[in-house]
Amino acid sequence: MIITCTKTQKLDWYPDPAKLQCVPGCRKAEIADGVCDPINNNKHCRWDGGDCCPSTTKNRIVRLAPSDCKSECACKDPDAKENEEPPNGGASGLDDEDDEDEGEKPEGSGSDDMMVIKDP
Ligand SMILES: [Ca+2]
Repeated sequence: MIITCTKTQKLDWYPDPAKLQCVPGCRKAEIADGVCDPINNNKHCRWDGGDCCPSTTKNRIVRLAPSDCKSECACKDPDAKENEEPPNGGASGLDDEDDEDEGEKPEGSGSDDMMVIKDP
C-alpha cells in the first residue's frame, strides 16, 4: 500500500503520519458479541463494540475471554461511564493510558513536495 500527500496546494498530513500505528486486525465476528476480547479492546476495533465495560456492554456484565485476562480486558473506552472525569475534578484512580501525544511535528519531510509511506 502506498499513501501519498502532495504539498503543492499547501496540503499537509492529518493525522501526523509519525503517529500511525500498524495494529492487529479486528476480529469482526467477536465485536459486540458479549465477551470482552483483548484483540478487539482498542479504539480501532471500537473497544470490542463495548464488550469490555459494564456500562457499554449489552447486559451490563463483562465476560472475559480468556477468563484470566486482566489489563488487556480493562475498560479502556474513554467514552464509557467508568472512565468519565469526576464532576468535581478529583482523582479518579484510573491510569491515563492514552498513547496519542499531541503536538509532535513530523521529522524528515524536509522541503519535499511529496511524502510517501510504503507498507512493506
Ligand atoms: Ca467481543
